[in-house]
Amino acid sequence: MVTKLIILLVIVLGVVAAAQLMRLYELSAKMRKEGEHDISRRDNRLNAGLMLAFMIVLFGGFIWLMVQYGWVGRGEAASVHGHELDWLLNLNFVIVIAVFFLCNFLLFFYAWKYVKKPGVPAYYFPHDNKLEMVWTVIPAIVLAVIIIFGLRSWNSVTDQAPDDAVVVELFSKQFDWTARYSGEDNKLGKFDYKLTEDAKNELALMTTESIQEAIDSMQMGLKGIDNLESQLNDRHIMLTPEDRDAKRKDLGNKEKLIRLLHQMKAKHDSKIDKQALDDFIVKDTLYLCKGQEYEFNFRSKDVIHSAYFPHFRAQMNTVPGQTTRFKFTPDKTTTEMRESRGVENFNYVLYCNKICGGSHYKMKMIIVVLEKDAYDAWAAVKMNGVKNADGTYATVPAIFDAIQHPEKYPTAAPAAPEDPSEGETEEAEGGEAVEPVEPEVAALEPENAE
Ligand SMILES: [Cu+2]
Repeated sequence: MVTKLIILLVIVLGVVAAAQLMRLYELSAKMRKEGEHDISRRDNRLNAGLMLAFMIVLFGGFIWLMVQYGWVGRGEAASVHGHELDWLLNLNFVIVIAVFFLCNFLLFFYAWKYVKKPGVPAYYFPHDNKLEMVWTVIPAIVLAVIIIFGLRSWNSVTDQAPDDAVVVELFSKQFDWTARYSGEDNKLGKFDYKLTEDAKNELALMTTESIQEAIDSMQMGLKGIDNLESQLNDRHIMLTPEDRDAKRKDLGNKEKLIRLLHQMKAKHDSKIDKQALDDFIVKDTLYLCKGQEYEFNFRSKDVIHSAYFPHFRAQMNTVPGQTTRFKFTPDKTTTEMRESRGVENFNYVLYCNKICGGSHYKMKMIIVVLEKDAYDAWAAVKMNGVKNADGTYATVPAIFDAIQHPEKYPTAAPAAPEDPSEGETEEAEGGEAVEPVEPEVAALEPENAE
């Protein structure tokens, strides 16, 4: 309390002292017969010097930051187009930094050089067509170059993917990612949001069976039409008028929806079921193959998210009600990146880069890039399943587990087998007893995702 009072007193006295000093200054100016707003030559010199000093501090600070934190600050790119994108970014940086130094130098240097001198009037320079032309045309050309290069890169990553690109769907919701691989036929099965069933059919995949299930649960489920009707018609159930209205409204909506489901059922061709049935779904970890092109189809269940793959230099919004696309080819395995960065447990990560709600920060997925052999083996397991000798089901073959949890395999190098003839399927099948574990994300936090 006492300290607060003293602080308050000091502030009040400070203000009073400042006011008195101002008054003193005004009086002394009057005595010197100067106007109180006249600026002395010394003041001008001081300001000019400060301009120059500020420029030196600004440039020095900029250079220091560049040296301290690096040029781009994102580490090496891990995708084919990523290198092109970094080149483009560097080009932009070179242009922007050159302009930054030039403009600020001119601004501060001339402010210092042409400090007001007594008896020298300012030069009156109202207009110059040539100068206007130069500083309009040159930036226009530079901007056009940047935009043309940028558009070319953008088109190449959002264009139609070639047929041999593997199609993977990334489904976003508050607050996680689900990846759906297109399976053997490389075709993603159809989906319709009306078929969403949180427990059974989170991705709302459309098959003869899932449509029938949706109809059944709409008709006969716990909150289904039959139940609502019987509640509304049962004279023994007392309902408040508000409750009754709410239930009637709910019933009306469900009757509309079930009509749409029946239409969907009538139109559905059961031949396309297998497109959906061979898709396989993974959570937590997205496995990719080095040198393989991927077309990612993005969906969102609730709000706009953004799929951000910083190491692959890719980002795309995921928008409810529409599918967005992006393609890239990883060109460095996780193991190679660990070696080149010298970080033992480095992992690629997929982030959500759109503030999408309270737990947005948790919305991420580990990405593991494998050599072709290892990836094919993993995909085969996902498509066909592998049984261990003891009858347990190994969902994750030892080789992938080793990459995920190097600490469990201290001697084994976390890499694909050297000799392709050794066949991963064999290794996976004969394999060490592997617990069918879902990778623990917490243990896989990227050391340095910068
Ligand atoms: Cu999100």
